[in-house]
Amino acid sequence: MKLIGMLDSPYVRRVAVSARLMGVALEHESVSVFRHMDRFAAINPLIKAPTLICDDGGILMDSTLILDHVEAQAAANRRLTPAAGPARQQTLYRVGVALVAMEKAVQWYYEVALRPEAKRWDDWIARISQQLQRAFELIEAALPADGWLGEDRPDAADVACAIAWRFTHLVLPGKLDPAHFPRVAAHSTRAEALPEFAACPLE
Ligand SMILES: N[C@@H](CCC(=O)N[C@@H](CS)C(=O)NCC(=O)O)C(=O)O
Repeated sequence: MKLIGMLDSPYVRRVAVSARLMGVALEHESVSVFRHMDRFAAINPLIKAPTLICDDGGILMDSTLILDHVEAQAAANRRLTPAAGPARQQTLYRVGVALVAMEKAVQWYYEVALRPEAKRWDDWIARISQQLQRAFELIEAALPADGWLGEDRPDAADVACAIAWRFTHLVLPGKLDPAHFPRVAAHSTRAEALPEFAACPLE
């Protein structure tokens, strides 16, 4: 299986890190949805990162759907999402919160980096910045002071939260004050020190 996309996408990085944590081997090809549009379109005409090229040549897209496919191939004791019950529901909820954080950071970044200044809409930026802030407030409230949400090892929500935070600081430096999110900041430092995160640096 080959993962297509740049690691500066939080969605691509989420898949790459999670696959490593689960012990599922993925090849990786850095193709940009902006700088290499034609090359990307030849792989996936919808130009969405991440795209996964499966072993039979078929493609999948959307990080959550790709991880569903990857997780099904991992040994049961390496999977990052609890199989059933309240633990699964809780993990899926937390992943959802982190995915909103990623989405709002991406939207905000597109507003400031891609949209011409004359066409910016301040009310929209105010809305997405508030949603981003709230998502990290929820993450801050959920994270433990030490260790992982997954207790003895990082789970899918740990990965998503850490990646959302690192990405936000890369593309929106200074927009969120780490002093307001001490658990998120410390959790990010712990996560980024893991070999699986270090092997997937933001490009
Ligand atoms: N919900 C999707 C979001 C993926 C996404 O929006 N990726 C961005 C890159 S960070 C992208 O493909 N942007 C190009 C576009 O939407 O045209 C996921 O979880 O994979």
